[in-house]
Amino acid sequence: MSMTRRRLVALTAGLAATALVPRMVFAQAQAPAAGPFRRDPLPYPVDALEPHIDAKTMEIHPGRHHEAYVSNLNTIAKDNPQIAQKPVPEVLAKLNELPEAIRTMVRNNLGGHANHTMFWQIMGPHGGKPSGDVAAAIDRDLGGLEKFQNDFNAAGGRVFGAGWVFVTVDRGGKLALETKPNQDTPLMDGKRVLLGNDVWEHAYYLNYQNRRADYLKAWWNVVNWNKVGERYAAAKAGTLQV
Ligand code: MN3
Repeated sequence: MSMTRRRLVALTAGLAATALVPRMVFAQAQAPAAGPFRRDPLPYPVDALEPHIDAKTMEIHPGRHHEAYVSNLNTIAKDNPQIAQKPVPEVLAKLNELPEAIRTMVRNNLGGHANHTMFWQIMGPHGGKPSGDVAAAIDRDLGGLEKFQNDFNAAGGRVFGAGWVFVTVDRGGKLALETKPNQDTPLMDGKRVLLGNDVWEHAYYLNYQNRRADYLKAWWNVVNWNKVGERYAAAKAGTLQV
């Protein structure tokens, strides 16, 4: 290769690299796969749940894990707009009506979107204690707060691999404990979720490593019982969505 040619190649490569930089920055700054699905911003700063849930986890978990579900949904919705045209609980309760080619993807990603949307909402830095109607329902249906929390933690501990532990609520206000694998949700059975905890390792591994039991126990410090009370009232009014 002549000196001139070599210089030309280097120059061209340099130009190409320079030209690529702004485009990459632009692509990153844009929301990945824009579309009808959106992730709400956290209602508190990422470090608000410290020391129980660390700031890094609260960056990565919503920003990458939940965001990936949203982005995948927007990609699916390009050719299957019907998944965004009905309320999320309705789509999840009728997964078998979707084309088989997208059914599992919608199950995983819309389930994940619904679960995480609920999860960020029901946490907060000033947890407090259950009160009013929801406290009475916990006493009536779940044997009181202490028994309920022990049972919930035990159920969350028994989930093999990735999944969730939930409290469901029916239109009459009756509560029940339930676990689901992966990103499944009681919404898929036409039920409503009062609250739930994510026991995927990505929810706790940075701070707790394999100690899921410690995470389950500490998590109660960041449950926003005011918000849970609002969800309980909404469930009874028939307006609770995800
Ligand atoms: Mn998660």
